[in-house]
Amino acid sequence: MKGEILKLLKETDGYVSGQELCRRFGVSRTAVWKVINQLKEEGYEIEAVRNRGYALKGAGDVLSEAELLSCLKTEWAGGRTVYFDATDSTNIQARRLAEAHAPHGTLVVSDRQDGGKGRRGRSWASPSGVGIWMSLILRPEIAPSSASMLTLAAALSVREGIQEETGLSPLIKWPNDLVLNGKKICGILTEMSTELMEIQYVITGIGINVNQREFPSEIRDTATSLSLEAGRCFRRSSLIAAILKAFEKDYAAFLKTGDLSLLLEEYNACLVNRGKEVCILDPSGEYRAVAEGIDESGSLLVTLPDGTRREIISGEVSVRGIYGYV
Ligand code: BTX
Repeated sequence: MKGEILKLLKETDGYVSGQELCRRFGVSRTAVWKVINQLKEEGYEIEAVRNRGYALKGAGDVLSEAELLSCLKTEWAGGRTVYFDATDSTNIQARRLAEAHAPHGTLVVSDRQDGGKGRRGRSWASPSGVGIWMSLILRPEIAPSSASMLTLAAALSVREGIQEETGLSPLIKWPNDLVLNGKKICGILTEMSTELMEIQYVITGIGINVNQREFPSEIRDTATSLSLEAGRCFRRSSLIAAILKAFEKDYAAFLKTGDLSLLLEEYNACLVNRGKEVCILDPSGEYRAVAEGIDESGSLLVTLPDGTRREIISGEVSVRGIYGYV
């Protein structure tokens, strides 16, 4: 009921009477009053005026289950939403829920992560109050070898959601980062569980630096936030809603062909190092090549100095700029 009351307050320009709230939700005035007080405690500015009712005056950047439910405009993504003030990692929580049969589209969000994970055992800085740390449980009927493409589809959705909500246009650093002015604002970690060559579930974890003003020294030179780049703060719940809406569209495009053919052009158009020389960090040796763009399977196509073309499969190697991260 809290999420629904919040939604109604958000959609109403002016006051909603207490009586109307009681009628709609079939509860007592005291029950409504309790919910309003809870919302105030969470940080919403709600004005209560005798004989008129309640009006939402400001919402700050509250992140909670009710707030998320009041914002989501999706058909299935976030159909079940699980929120934590703090957790180890939303990918780990999502895995626990998926093992307990949580449905496709279940969303896990945490205000803070104490063990945020990057790829290959790296860590992801996830302080409270400033970022989006979320994971989506997906149950696609695709071959396990296709699951990594979901990272690329999600990168496009994050970019689109950010663009819509902030006006900023991040670029994509293949395969799983989004960058602004050459610095990382988002990382995506896709993990999966398979059985007999079939996908049980995929967890797509997304970390976005939203309102940070500073970063730990180890990543100060390579990380930035939407707020640092735009000079203002953003509401995380609205961003999450916009990203999930975009993801439903991109996910459908992916499932339609089982690959990235329908998303390829858009992805390549925002590839940060397209046409530039990059350094390929291959376990069998480092080399330089020009990044040409991805193919429909999500591999990065590069051209070596002698003209030969090579296909780089994500997960095996990293790509760096010649002079640094991008
Ligand atoms: P990655 O391995 O590509 O990037 C990890 C590297 O990025 C770290 O080694 C560090 O150098 C740098 N880094 C760490 N934290 C940040 C940050 N906040 N901003 C910018 N750079 C950073 C990228 O892995 C995938 C990250 C996914 C994170 C999400 S959050 C929700 C979900 N839960 C979870 O545990 N992980 C995912």
